[in-house]
Amino acid sequence: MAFKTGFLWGGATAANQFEGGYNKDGRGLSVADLKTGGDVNTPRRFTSTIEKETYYPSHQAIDFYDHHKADIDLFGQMNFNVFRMSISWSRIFPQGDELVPNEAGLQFYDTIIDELIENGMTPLITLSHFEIPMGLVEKYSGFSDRRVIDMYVRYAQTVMTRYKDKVTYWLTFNEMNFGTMGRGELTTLGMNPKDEAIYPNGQTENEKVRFQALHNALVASAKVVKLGHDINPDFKIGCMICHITSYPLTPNPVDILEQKEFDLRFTKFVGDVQVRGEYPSYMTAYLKKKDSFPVFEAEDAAILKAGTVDMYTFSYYMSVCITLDETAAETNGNLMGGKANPYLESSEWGWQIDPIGLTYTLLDLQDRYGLPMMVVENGLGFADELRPDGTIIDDYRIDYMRQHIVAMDAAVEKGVDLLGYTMWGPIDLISAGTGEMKKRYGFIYVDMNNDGTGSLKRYKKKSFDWYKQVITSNGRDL
Ligand code: BGP
Repeated sequence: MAFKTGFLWGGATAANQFEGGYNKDGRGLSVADLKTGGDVNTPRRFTSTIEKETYYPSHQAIDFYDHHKADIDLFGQMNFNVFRMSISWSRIFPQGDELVPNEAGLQFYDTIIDELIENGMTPLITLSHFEIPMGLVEKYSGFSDRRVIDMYVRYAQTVMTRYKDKVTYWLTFNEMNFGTMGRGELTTLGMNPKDEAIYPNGQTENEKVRFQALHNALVASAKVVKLGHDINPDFKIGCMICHITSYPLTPNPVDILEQKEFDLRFTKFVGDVQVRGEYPSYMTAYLKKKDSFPVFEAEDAAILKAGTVDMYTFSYYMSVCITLDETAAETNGNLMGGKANPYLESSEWGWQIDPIGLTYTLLDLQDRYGLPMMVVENGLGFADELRPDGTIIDDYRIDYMRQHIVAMDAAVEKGVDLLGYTMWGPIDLISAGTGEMKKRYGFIYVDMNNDGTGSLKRYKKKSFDWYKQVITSNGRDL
């Protein structure tokens, strides 16, 4: 095994999917609080006011808010040396546009960060993981209004200054590349649009507004990278891209070209801006042709250039096949990406499992950017069974992760500079895509159901001891 000494091993979470405590200690409403629950057949809805009779899973989630000490202790038992979490922006600035932060919200994160460090973990913090204070949606329509850039910068400055000696690793936005595709386009691809942080209020079909909001968020991100380096030059600040690795389904050149265009627009564009500090020519041409090129203020080009990231991080769950030929393959109804890859198997939610695709992706990204990388999400969503004796035998999860760790190792052996691996959802949490609890990723089972019933009791799954052994052996003992 080729993982370097000090390789970061841990898990990744998001505030809105596991904290709960949505109205505790002065927290304001976040856009994520207004997404309803759902399941495979019932898509989540975004509502602008809390309706009676509707279940909103973020409100309680798995109540990390009141279980954090015991949960962090469990992560420590697995020997995690890194823990990825997000800060809930509306705990710090409840409406988003205040000038003074909410001290009680900051104190919550003081406690969490101290507990992580005491348990041997370095925190990796996402500033916005599919969230923005609802006040900013109501007053400004989120990032479509340029004034929100300053509010994000004020929020980032507050937490980066407060934790400058305790936190080294930061990510500005989670998977902001979701902004490159409209709701309709994503649905056509079988994907569930997730990101209400950047363009709330259902504006995702208006491409011009969407790319303006994305541009404003890119400017905000670059400003915060520069600011973070001023606060502490040792900060390592990254982009975070949802990497849907794609292949042409057939060798037909039209499919090769179609796949290339999907890869550039969905997977490469946002990373290109965050790593290289400028819009790539393929995207400028695409946006100008569609009359959707965003308004660039005079200073924007310099801001983007001055705020390039130190590391490239991404989520990797699956690959998809792209083709223009509707008759070329069976369509798997539940498949992300429309067409089934005949060489791969799918999870119950239709995500095609492709460990070799992770080696391929790491090589592709190393070649493109040459930056240190981190896989900050990866895992298998599965409807685990809690047996009457309190055990959960999740060999399928162990298999999935083992294969992906082997794939990372193969990439490292081929020269990829990989800093760490934070698998998604080390403790079961709410699915971002479907709002379900049933789609579980964790090493720790949480007794909680899709409708919000359950004792919230935690149980160790079989994979718990397995991951501990992987970490203890630095990836050798799989
Ligand atoms: C990523 C998100 C996470 C997480 C993960 C799994 O896109 O960054 O928040 O949810 O996907 O997806 P899901 O929860 O839909 O299974």
